[in-house]
Amino acid sequence: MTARLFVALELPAAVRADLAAFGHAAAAADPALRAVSEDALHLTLAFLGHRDPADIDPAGEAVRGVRSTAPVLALGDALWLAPRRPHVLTVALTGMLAPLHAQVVERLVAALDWEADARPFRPHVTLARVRRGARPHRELPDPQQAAFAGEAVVLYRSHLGRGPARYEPLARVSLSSQ
Ligand code: 2AM
Repeated sequence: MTARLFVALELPAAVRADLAAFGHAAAAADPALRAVSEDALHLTLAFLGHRDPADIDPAGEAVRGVRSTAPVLALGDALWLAPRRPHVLTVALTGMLAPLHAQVVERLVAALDWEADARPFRPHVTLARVRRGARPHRELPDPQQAAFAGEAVVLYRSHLGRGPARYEPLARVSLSSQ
């Protein structure tokens, strides 16, 4: 058995509520979309994939050792990924996330036999998923602009099954205020 693991930045509840409303409105207007529930909204910093469960402890230690001030972020535009053949509706995030991302990746590389994704980091929050075989019609208002601070970094285990994935938090570190 393997564990599907990823590390994400936790978002403030008020931001999650606004983003969930946007995702649910988009899904209500387009049957091709399935909104992500409010409690599952997050910003992925590192996707570890299917790992030996023995990796959970060192990955948790790596996350608990992160030291950073909370990055100040802003919601950007709605962003379909992948752009040519979208499977998710996301909102892009802007702000000083690169140092925290680099620190998380560096700590995970040092703790595990894992290689970071070579593709550029595109910070986003997934708001809705495209149903299998469906084509979204893509016309959307832009999300409301908002600035906020990321609150914590969390190691999650993702449980896939029928219906939406369930994300189980395994280790968490709070980020200090500026
Ligand atoms: P997504 O929201 O853009 O699909 C749990 O599945 C989290 O890990 C989601 O945030 C998901 O991103 C991300 N994820 C899943 N597969 C991934 C991959 N191959 N590379 C990077 N992130 C991935």
